[in-house]
Amino acid sequence: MERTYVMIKPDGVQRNLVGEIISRFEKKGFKIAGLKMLQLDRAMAEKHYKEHIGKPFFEALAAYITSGPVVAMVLEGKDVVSTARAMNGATNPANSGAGTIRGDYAIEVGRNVIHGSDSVESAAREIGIYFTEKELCEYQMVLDRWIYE
Ligand code: D4T
Repeated sequence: MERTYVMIKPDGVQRNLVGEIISRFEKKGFKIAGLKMLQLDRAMAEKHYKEHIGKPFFEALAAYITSGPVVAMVLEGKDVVSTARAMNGATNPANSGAGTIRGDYAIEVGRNVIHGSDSVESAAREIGIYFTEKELCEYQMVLDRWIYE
């Protein structure tokens, strides 16, 4: 099964959206393989967003992502990388459809509430930044046969 890294950003935590967001992924049928709260420091922000270092928005992005605790999670399921991205909505909430997390709960790109890995390769890299292998749980869900045929 595929895995992805999803992170509720500091604005999502401050706005009491943690339960709502996790609930969407649970109800979809994805399995939570890892879950924790932490606050990123500058070094972690640079690691996570290494492809954006030097871009005009990077300093604001680093300040925002380190400004408070985030909720980090690993989700597991069929095509979970692309499906979680679709559930998150477009990077800029102005372009996110209603029914997506950003479409429903965010207005500006610099406060877009949630992150999701953009490929299977990015997911593996990002999961490695935030979780050790021991922190990821492998278990059976009794509902699996009602979610997958
Ligand atoms: P993340 O990685 O946070 O899920 O966002 P995306 O994968 O959807 O989009 P991204 O990597 O292109 O952008 C990372 C992060 O930077 C913020 N951002 C982005 C910004 O503040 N201004 C901008 O112009 C862009 C492109 C938002 C998300």
